Amino acid sequence: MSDDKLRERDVTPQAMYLNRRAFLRGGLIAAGAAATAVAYRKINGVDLLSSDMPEIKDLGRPLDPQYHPDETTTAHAAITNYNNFYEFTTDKDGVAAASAGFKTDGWKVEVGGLVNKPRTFDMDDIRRLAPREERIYRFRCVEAWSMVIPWAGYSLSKLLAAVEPQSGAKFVAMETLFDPTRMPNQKSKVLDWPYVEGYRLDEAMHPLCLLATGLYGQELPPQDGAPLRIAIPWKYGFKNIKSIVKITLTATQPPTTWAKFGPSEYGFYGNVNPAHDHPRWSQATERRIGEAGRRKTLPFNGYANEVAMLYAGMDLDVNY
Ligand SMILES: Nc1nc2c(c(=O)[nH]1)N[C@H]1C(S)=C(S)[C@@H](COP(=O)(O)O)O[C@H]1N2
Ligand SMILES: [Mo]
Repeated sequence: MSDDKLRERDVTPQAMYLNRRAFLRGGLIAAGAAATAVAYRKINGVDLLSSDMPEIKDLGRPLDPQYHPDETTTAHAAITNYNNFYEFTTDKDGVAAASAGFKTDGWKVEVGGLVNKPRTFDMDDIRRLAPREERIYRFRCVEAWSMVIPWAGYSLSKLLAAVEPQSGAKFVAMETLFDPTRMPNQKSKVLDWPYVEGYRLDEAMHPLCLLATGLYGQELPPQDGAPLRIAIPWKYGFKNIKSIVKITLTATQPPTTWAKFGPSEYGFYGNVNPAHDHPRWSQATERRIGEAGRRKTLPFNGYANEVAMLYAGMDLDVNY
């Protein structure tokens, strides 16, 4: 496959969608498709096919085989230089630089809503709540590229249990920080800020749903959602909300950023589904970053045995 073909494929479809909308609204968007058509092999001068793979630091806990697919982890350089984080920029290869000075000192996460013990956590509270585990997850963006990422963190269920959800709680809503001085692209109207996501409570309580504070045995870098984000591996990347400041348990389904923007393109569930094509591209295959060619996309991103029962009896073409 020629490099040009790969380059064409690298245009960020989510950004193109937004650009088109902005044009329709008469808005001003600087980053066009050309700017986001980054070179496949080299991003920020880093060769993605190089075998740059730092050792995963021993966190002092045995690795649970359930959380370790028998797949090569994506290079650290790729995971930290090829990002979607629209609060900083819509250019995937520009997020690392645009977020480099992002300060997370004094970070607080407010957890409330339909819970018995609402509480504001600082990052020390978050770290103390449960031991940090290493989890290697496949990651599949709705734009049809994928990675294998070694996260560190613990199941979100542990945090939720600590605040004691009430029986009326059915959903979990989350919000990213809103602070345009620290997240400069929030001055643009490219998305409706703050970025919001949500899950059904049973999805959020599933042990695979990870509250991640680390990557490759280190703290999460800004571009990957410092200081804490969700890693929910059976869903598309956009469900993996970054830099969370607020978690609210609700009785009704909360609005979510991408579903608000394009309900026919991005649903509330966002489950990886090779049989349900995006209206503008196929979801049957994906490009694994660092590999040539394409792989078949797996139902629920390969986690069907673990999570398919959450959706028993649901029409996945309607609930996409
Ligand atoms: N707050 C926030 N969270 C976000 C996004 C974003 O723009 N803002 N992008 C989402 C999308 S589309 C993807 S693919 C993943 C990318 O995560 P990564 O850059 O760590 O690989 O983050 C998701 N979470
Ligand atoms: Mo994405």
